[in-house]
Amino acid sequence: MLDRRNFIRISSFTSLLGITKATAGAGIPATKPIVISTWDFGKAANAEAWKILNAGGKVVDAVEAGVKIPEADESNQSVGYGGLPDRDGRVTLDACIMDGANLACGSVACLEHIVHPISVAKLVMQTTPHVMLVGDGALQFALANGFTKTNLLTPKSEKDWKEWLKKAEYKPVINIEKQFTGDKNNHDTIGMIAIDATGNIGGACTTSGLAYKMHGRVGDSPIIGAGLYADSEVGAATSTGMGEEVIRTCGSHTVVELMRQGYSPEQACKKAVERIIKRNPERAKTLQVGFLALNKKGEFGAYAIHKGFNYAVKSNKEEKIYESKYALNS
Ligand code: SD4
Repeated sequence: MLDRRNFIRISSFTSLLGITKATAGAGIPATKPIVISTWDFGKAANAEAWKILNAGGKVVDAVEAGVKIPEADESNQSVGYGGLPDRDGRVTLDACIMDGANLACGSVACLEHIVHPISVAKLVMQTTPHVMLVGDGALQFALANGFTKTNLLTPKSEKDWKEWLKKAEYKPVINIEKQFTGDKNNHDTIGMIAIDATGNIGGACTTSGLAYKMHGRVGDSPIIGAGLYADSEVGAATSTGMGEEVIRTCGSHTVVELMRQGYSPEQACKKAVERIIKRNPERAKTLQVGFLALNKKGEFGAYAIHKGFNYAVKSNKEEKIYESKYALNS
C-alpha cells in the first residue's frame, strides 16, 4: 500500500527530478467490456477487437484480431508487414499474447517472413507445452501450421534502411520511429489489453522492434512480464518504447503487481516509470518508455517518461484517444 513514508519519499524524489504531479486514478469511469491500446493507431485495432468483445467473444480472440490490423498495415513501419528492418535489412518480429484467466501465454521472437506473428504466438500458447519460440524454430513452427512465407520488407522500408546505411548511426531517440520515418502517424509497438464481457482479462503485444537493431536483438514486447502481463485477479499492463529498460525492470509485471497492492492503473504505471528513471536518471533523459494498464474493475491509466505517448480506448461509453501523463519535462 502507499503509506505516508513512501508517499513522502516518492514526492521528494519526483520533485527532485522535476516530475509532474499526477492525479492518480483520475476518476476514470469503470466499464466492461473494454479494450485499450498503445498509441493513436490503436483506434483501428480497438475497433476490430471490439467486434468480438461486443458479441460476447473471448478476450484472447479479440486482442489477436485487434493487433492483426497494424500487423498487416504496410504503412505502419513499426509493426508487422512493412516494419523497418534490422541493420542487416531483415525484418524480425516479436509478439506475445496472454490469457489472464489461467496465465496461459505464448510468444514468438525474432520471427521472419510471417505477416501475423501474434497468431503464431497464440498457437504456441494453445497447442504447445512451451511459452516462447524464437528465430528459425518459430518460423519452422509457423510454416508447419499453415502460415505462409512473405517478404516483409516493403520498398519504402528498404529505401529507408538504405538511406540509414549511408551513416549507419544507431541512435535511438525518444518516440524513435518518428525520427526515422518523419511520419507523425508512425508510432511504436502496439500493446493491447482488454476485458471481455465475462470479466476475463488478456492482452497482446506485437512489434518489429527497434529499427536498425542488431540482428537477433529481442525487445520487451514478446517477453511475458516485460512487454505484457495479464492476471484476471488483478488486471493487465503493456509497454512501448525502449525495450531494454522495460526488460531490466520487468515492467508490465511490475505494474500488475503494483495494482495488486492497491495502486490505481495510472499510479502503478507512474511508479514503474519512476523506477526506470531512478536507477539511471541520465539514461532516462534520452529514451522513452510508456506503460498502459487496466484493472479488473475496468479502470485504466498510463504513464510515460516523456511527453508524446498516447493511447486509444474503446468501450460502451467512449471511443477516445488519451494523452498520457509523463515524468520528465524534456
Ligand atoms: C522494442 N518496445 O522492441 C519495442 C519497440 C518499441 O519504440 O516500442 N519501439 O523495444
